[in-house]
Amino acid sequence: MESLKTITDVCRAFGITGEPTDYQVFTSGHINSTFRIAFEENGQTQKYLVQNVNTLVFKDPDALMENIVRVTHYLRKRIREQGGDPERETLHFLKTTDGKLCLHRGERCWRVYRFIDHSFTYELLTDAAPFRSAGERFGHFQRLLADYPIESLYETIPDFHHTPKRVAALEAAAAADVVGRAHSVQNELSFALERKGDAEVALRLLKEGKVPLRVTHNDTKLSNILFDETTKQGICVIDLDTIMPGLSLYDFGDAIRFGAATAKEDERDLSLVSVSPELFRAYTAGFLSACVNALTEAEIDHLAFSAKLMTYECGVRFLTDYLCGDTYFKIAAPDHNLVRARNQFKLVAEMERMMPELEQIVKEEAAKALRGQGTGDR
Ligand code: GN1
Ligand code: MG
Repeated sequence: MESLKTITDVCRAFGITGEPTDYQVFTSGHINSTFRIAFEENGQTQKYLVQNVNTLVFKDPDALMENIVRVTHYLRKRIREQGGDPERETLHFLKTTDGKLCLHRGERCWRVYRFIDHSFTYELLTDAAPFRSAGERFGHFQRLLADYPIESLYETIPDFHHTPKRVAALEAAAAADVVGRAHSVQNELSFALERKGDAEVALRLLKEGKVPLRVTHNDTKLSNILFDETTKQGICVIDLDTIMPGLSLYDFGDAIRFGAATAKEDERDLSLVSVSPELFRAYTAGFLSACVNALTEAEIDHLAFSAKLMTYECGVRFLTDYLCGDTYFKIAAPDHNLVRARNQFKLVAEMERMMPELEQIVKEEAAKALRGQGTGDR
């Protein structure tokens, strides 16, 4: 935990004045460290989020911030044109007093943005309504960025969702076995390698021209959507670090992986881990209502599969990190990454079992969304 003094000093470098109050740490992200701090001045309170960017993961934070600031400017303009509220529907980053987007202090890199008041996030859902709203938000986000100049985006993590390379990295980690854990994960390794063929599917569709390269978010977990405290509707897509050229399948699949699961990503009791068809339907309906007419037939046909693909890829990444000695994801216990990997593989097995049902849901909801085009469509 960073001291209040460190965080206050960072804020001062971003030109923030007033008296610091109400300081707290956010613990949900696996990569960056996030702190919320409020400042009071002349009876007014303004809250900020201060983030320490993980530079082992994001090698060029200045280029990353350039991406984010350009994209958020663009979004703000589009949201305003559509009569939305840019202050609540996209993030607003501050510049340092000398005009920079990041503050470099020794090895560390900091950024600051305004906290959107009266908002909250979900980690696990039981109710379908908010997930439908999350689907609408991510679908809307995809549409807002449909004409964004893709070639101008810096690739913040090369090959981020290149699933075959993720599997190759797992095989390399198992062979190197630097921390001597490979013998204890033979079942998980077999599970992953038996599904190697699935890893190729999305990239093959891209190569064949059946699915296009788009501007995608690439980390669409439920906790990366802010909800409004009053309306309980999704308002703002956050965690913009991995906005890069990608596939719509990555964004749909990752959202389902996390949000349609019946247990948290690190639930140890695997009997609790499955997919909720109700939640799956809710997200699919929301997402398709916002962007069905922008998707190709192959994209729609592979939505259910993409959920399995992204869950598989995430499990492969957790297992790889376990074998590498936990150098990438933050952990709260020595076996945390193994627990996460087992959890994701259980979810994959559940999705395989339920695939016909999930595919049927996509068909039904795509037909409904197509019928509703021009009415429910924004
Ligand atoms: C990481 O930073 P966070 O917690 O939103 C990871 C995602 C994984 C996710 C698993 C840059 O996301 O790719 O899907 O953990 N982000 C990065 O929960 O690797
Ligand atoms: Mg993230």
